[in-house]
Amino acid sequence: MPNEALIVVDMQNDFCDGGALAVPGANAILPLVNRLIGRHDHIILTQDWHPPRHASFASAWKDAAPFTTAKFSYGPQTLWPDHCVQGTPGAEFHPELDAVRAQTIVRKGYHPGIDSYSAFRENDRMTRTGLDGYLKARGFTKLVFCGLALDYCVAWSAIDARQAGFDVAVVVEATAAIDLDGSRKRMLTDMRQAGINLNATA
Ligand code: VGL
Ligand code: ZN
Repeated sequence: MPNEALIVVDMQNDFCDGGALAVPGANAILPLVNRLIGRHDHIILTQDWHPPRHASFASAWKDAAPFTTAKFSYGPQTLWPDHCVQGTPGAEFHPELDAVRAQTIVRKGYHPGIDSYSAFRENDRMTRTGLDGYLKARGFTKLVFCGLALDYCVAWSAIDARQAGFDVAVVVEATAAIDLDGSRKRMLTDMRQAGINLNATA
């Protein structure tokens, strides 16, 4: 479909088995993600891309543990283990990801003091990545999402895509979730309420 693009979210070593912020079940979705890539003509990859000592890293704070919450200027923000540091092997795409035909790579999370789950708008909800304008300039009206993590970067990206007016589907079987404090269930509900199709298959 000429008006449909596949967005593969954060299929990076640090989110896969053995990585710094490994998402349970991440490696098992690789064949499904690759199958989706094979079935699409327009493929966009997102890449979590943090500078060292990024503010979302618990290690950047005094006495803070990963998976707790800190108060940022823009509101509460979960603190994570150091992950996807620019230029490190953990930030690279998983070697089994079929990335050759990807047309665009959107990096996010590079502002030192702002995290970015969404590939459209950072967590301050103000700073825009430009992806919206890029997709619209290319004439896409339908977006299909897969990748990591379902309840963070996939969900926030998909909800922002709906808000930007795209027809959106998330291929849930080609995602895996972090599931922190019930986040998987909560974000599935939020996505359904936003009008996102969660029934698509790989
Ligand atoms: C992600 C937490 C921190 C994600 C990225 O890709 O879902 N989650 N950075
Ligand atoms: Zn991150």
